[in-house]
Amino acid sequence: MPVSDPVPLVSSLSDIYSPAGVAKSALRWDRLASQFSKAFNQSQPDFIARAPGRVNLIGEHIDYVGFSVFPAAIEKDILMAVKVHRSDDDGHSAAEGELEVVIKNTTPRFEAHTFTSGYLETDQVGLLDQGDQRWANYFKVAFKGLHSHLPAEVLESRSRPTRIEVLVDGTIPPESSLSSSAAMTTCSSIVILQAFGARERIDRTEMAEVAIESERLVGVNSGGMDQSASIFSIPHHALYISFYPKLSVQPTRLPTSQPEHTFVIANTLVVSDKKVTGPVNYNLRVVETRMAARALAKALGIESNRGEETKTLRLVLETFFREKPAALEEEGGAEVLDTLRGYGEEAARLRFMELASDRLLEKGGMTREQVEVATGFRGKDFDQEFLSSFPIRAEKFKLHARSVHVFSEALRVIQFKSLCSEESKGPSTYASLGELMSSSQASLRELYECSCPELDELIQLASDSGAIGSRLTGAGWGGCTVHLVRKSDVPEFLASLRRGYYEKRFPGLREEEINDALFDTEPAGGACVYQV
Ligand code: NG1
Repeated sequence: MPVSDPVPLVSSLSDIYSPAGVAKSALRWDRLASQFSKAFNQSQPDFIARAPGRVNLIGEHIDYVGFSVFPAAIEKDILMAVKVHRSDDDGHSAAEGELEVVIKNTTPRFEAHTFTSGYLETDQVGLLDQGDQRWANYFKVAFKGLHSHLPAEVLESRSRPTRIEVLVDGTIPPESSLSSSAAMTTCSSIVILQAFGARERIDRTEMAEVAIESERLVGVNSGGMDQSASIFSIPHHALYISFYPKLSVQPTRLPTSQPEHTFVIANTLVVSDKKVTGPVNYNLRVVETRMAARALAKALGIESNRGEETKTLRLVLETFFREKPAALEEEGGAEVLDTLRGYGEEAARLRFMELASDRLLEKGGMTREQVEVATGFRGKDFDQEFLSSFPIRAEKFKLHARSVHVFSEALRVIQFKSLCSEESKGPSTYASLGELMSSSQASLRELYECSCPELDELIQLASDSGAIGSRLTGAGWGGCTVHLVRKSDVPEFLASLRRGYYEKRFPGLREEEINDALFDTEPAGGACVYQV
């Protein structure tokens, strides 16, 4: 039975890119077909799968806690040109009962890799620990992740693929927080789906979930924003993505205004590799939010403090208000009631929890012993609860700061979305959107401690150059910044960042390298398959 919402099949580049994007990309798509033919014995690809990167406009480090985020796809993307050989073709059959996958990259430093797998189980597909073929892990985890979702008759079909040849071409700078890794896993899953003729059998929500699960297999305790943004984006819209109670996506148009506004992305060019720094940065933050959840639940007197109901800050909020439905009115106080009147119940609950975290959680760094007391998880229970999923390294844990960031950031997302749907869409709406972006940055820098000197410098320069709001985007510790700018100011704004940051810090950069690091962007379309 075909599903109602499959990954779309498109037949024209204008279904994917803006008119300017089509003009820029046409040459690249043509070149990819000829590069494929050179790489794979003069043959032509059967299809090209595409998955974009994303810029997160607001809602940082809260997807893995279960709160909604607000990203938009960008035109930079991963393309995979693919040829599928089936058992009835001649010449290319792998050992009986095995699939062979050959994956190459147009960037020479990513070496070609070949792997084989059984059709009914994928145990023999091992991940590589090091070397220039390690990038292929993304494809392998996508294969392993999708495999269990493929119906048995697809895996057992007489026309199943025997060999899949893939040539990858990416324009998203790696480790720059524009989601190149999620685009890679998402695009890989789509390649396998299409190669097995199953595109219409698995819907986009399941594909997003597969891509999220797959990415965790490469060792990052990732949230889910990037894969969902890559799959569901549509041109001219940002996405309000919710993860609770289940994954759902609401495309939201950014306000039209006079004067017009747009977003500019500026890369610090400081590389931030989550796989390497995870134990002290990203994965540590995930664990600190989990510790904060248990500690807050205990401090709030939630009875079921050991089960799933208080595992994340999101679940603590849900459980608390389920147990105490009148708490907002009875215990909220003026600030919470103001938020209730202005932005509704969900926003008021977030404000309530932000204030509760501020009041109840111990400020500053806490030792393991202190966290054991605060959470009630001690000894082996502590190890099992907080240290068993991904390795982390820390002497102290900051529960108060992380929790206050999470609740306040989740509230800013609701405020941002609410401004986008408001009637009046003049410059004052954009001024308010900009203020929310800037307070997000302040919180990320001071409470979440995921900024860095280069991010701070670029954001200060942007503000001095006329940005209405600026923040880091993605995980931080390097990578990109995003700025809200009046369209008419863009040329002068770009020139100012170029002079003040790139020419000073990286004097040798070539023109195309600067253009790759610094560009304005409109929300672009999502992942798809292009039938050649
Ligand atoms: P980056 O590093 O920008 O791709 C990461 C996570 C997101 C989210 C942000 C922080 C992955 C693949 N992505 O984004 O899910 O948690 O950090 O908001 O881990």
